[in-house]
Amino acid sequence: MMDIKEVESELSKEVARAETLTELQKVKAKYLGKSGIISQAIASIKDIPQEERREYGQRVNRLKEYAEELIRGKEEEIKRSELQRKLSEEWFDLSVPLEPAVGTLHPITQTLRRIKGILVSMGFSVMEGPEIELEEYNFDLLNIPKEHPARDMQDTFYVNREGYLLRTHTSPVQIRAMLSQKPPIYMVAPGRVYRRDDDPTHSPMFHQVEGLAVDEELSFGHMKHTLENFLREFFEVEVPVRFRASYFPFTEPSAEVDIGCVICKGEGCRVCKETGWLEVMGCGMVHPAVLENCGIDPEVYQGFAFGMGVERLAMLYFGIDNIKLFFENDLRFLRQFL
Ligand code: 2NL
Repeated sequence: MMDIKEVESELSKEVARAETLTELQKVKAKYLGKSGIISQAIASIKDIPQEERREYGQRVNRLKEYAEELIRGKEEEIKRSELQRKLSEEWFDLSVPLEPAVGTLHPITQTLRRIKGILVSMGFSVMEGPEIELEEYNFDLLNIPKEHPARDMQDTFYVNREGYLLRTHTSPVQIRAMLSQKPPIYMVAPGRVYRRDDDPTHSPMFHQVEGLAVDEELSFGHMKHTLENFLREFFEVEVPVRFRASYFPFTEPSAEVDIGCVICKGEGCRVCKETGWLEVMGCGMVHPAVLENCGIDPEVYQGFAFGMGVERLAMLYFGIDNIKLFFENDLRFLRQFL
């Protein structure tokens, strides 16, 4: 038989002495563990002579309950004082600046501002419009046929309201300008556009700047002069420019504009796919049907229009090979554009 009074006072002393959870854990194992003192006493109850067994058994069980309660209480006490110690010893100085206090403009914002600055200096004014557009302005009035693949759900984000979509280009802003103003019109439309496209050179949202000039006696020559000068100012070098025949439903004739590769200077490299040329924008003379759709008489007025991708121009200007870097907001990337 175990001296219960003795065990109880030993246990109490040892629990009181424990200062950490590890120390308390050892005491717990010593008394309540599988082969602990109290567990052994419980196992031996069956060997006690019958006349003493009942009373002894009750006392051992009360001791077990007392031990469990005592240890649980001590455990809480230790946890509470550990927390108090942490709260008083560990602290953050919230006034320490973590990053340079002065931010920088995002490279896309820098590029957009430079593009607008050059075009404004040439006499274009800046107009903006909604990103949720009428399908009519984004496609129909631009002479884009009903069955054109660009209208497909695969390529365009439609919103859950009949006749509306996320604009796929900023051309609808120019449509709005032509519907609401009389020529002469010289305007550019910068902003976000949306297409269902996602790979290293395409993002579902990107920025575009489109330009439009509508006036009497405007020719392809005026457009060529405007874009050649724009590109030389943008790339800050006397870069070669060429116009390559192309097709858009909203312009006729249409052209793709290439510049001599700014990476290899026309020698041929990975960026220009060994051609020595980089495609930087599209342009053309506004299709007479588009002018007519907007209430402008094509017998009196001509127009030229152009469109460029801001991310594409920024990638070429800064020498960046993955469009996703613009949207991750990694400070290690952004800090390089002071
Ligand atoms: C490109 C090609 C282009 C236009 C955009 C335009 C707008 C109106 C009428 C006629 Cl309202 N044209 N915009 C014209 C030719 C090309 O953009 O590659 N953009 C990134």
